[in-house]
Amino acid sequence: GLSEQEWQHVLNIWAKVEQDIPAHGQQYLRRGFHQISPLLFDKFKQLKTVDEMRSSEELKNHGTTVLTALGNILKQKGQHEAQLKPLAQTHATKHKIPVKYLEFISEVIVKTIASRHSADFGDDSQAAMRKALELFRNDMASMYKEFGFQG
Ligand code: HE5
Repeated sequence: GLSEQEWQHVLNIWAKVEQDIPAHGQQYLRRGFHQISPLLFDKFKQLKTVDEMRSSEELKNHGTTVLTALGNILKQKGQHEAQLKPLAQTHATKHKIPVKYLEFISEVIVKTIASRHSADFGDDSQAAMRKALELFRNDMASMYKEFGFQG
């Protein structure tokens, strides 16, 4: 688990993210898109250029959905079973998102925050955020197995 100080790092930087969730969500998805999403997001397949992505309301809404869910999880400071369960269920049985994609997406989230808040996201904060996202992924992975998805 994370120490209280590590959680404080995580929650302090997340408070900055929350000042503009839609912009962070959009940037996170744009970064992720170039690498994995054309394979995954059937719904967004028609978006081919950065301009199209930038102007897509649907993409913006999805980024907001994902980051809002993640924020609600981080705020539980590890006691996130109730928040994780529905997410693990849909990602295991419906979207079928392998754990390695969650890992990839975690790194994209860290990079997105680093590019927007470099002054407030030093080494300690980055390390704490990586640790929190790793905890999230590990717990997702064990729930995946309960839903019969090897991930
Ligand atoms: O599952 C849902 O609710 C429990 C539906 C909305 C939702 C999706 C869909 C939410 C709340 C999240 N995702 C949250 C979330 C937090 C973590 C960091 N996601 Zn999610 N996703 C949804 C992640 C991580 C993650 C990684 C990847 C590759 N997610 C995905 C993919 C993904 C997809 C394909 C979908 C369905 C998208 C859709 O229908 O959009 C319109």
